[in-house]
Amino acid sequence: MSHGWGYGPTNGPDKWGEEFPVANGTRQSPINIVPREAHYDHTLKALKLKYDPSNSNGILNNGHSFQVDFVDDTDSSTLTGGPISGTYRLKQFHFHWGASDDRGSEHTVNGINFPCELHLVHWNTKYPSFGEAASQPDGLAVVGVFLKIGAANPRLQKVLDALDAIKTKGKQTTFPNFDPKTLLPGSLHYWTYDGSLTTPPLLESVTWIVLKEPISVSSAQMAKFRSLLFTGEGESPCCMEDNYRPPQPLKNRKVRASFK
Ligand code: B30
Ligand code: ZN
Repeated sequence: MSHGWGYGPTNGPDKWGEEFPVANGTRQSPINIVPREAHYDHTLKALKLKYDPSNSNGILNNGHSFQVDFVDDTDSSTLTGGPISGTYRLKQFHFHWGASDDRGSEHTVNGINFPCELHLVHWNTKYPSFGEAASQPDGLAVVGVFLKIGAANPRLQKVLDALDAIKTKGKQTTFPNFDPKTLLPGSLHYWTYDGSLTTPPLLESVTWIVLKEPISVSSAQMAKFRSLLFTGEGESPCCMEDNYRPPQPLKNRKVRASFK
C-alpha cells in the first residue's frame, strides 16, 4: 500500500523516471488527443460492456486515488469488442482529479483539461491473473471517461456518499451491488491507442479506450472528491487532489477513432 511515488514536488510525475525508467518509454499514457489527427477506422467494433452489479466488492483509499474493486473469478463482468480481441474482465474502477475544476483529467482533448477522469480497468483472460496480464503488451484495457462540470450526477452519488468512510489512506469498506454501467455516457464512441498505466509501475500493457462523450458532475460533487486525504490516519492531513499525470509524448503512435 505504501508507495515512494506520489503527486508532490519531490515524488511526482517529473520524478517517476528515476525509479521507473519506462516513464520515458515508447507507449506512455496519458496523451493529448487531437481529434483532427485521429484516424477513423471503420473496422473498429462497438464496445460491449457486460457488468454484473453483484460483482462490486469494496471501496478503498489506496493513497493515490480511491478504487471500487470487483470480484473477477468468472467472466460475469467483461469488456469485449471495440479494438480488443478476446475477453477482458473488470478488476476495478477509480478516478483522477484536480485541486480546482480547471484541471484533473489525465487525457486531454485539443489541450483541454477536464476536472476529472474515470478509469474502468480490465484484464485479458488469456492470462491467468490481473498481475500476470499487467506486464503483457495486450494484457489490460482501460476505458477512460471524462467528467465535465454541469448538473449534479445522481449516478455518481452512491460512490461519493461512500467517501466519508474511506477518508484516509488504507481505509476500505464494503461497496455491494454497484453497476458501473450507470456511470457511462449515452454514446460509446471512442478514441483508442496503445499505452501504459498512468501511475508507477507505468507498465506498457494498456489498450486505451477513451470515450468521446463526457458525463456530468457538479462543482459540489467535485469538492467531495477533494475531501479525501493522501495521508493515513494520524499523519498531517494532505488533501487528495491533482492526482493526475500530464500528457506524454505520442512518439510513433496513431490514435484511431470509432466514429467520423
Ligand atoms: S490507470 O488506469 O492507468 N491509471 C493500475 C491500474 C490502472 C492504472 C494504473 C495502475 C494498477 O493496477 N497498478 C498496480 C496495482 N496497485 C494497486 C492499486 O491500484 O493501488 C499496486 C500499486 O500501485 O503498487 Cu497503488
Ligand atoms: Zn487511472
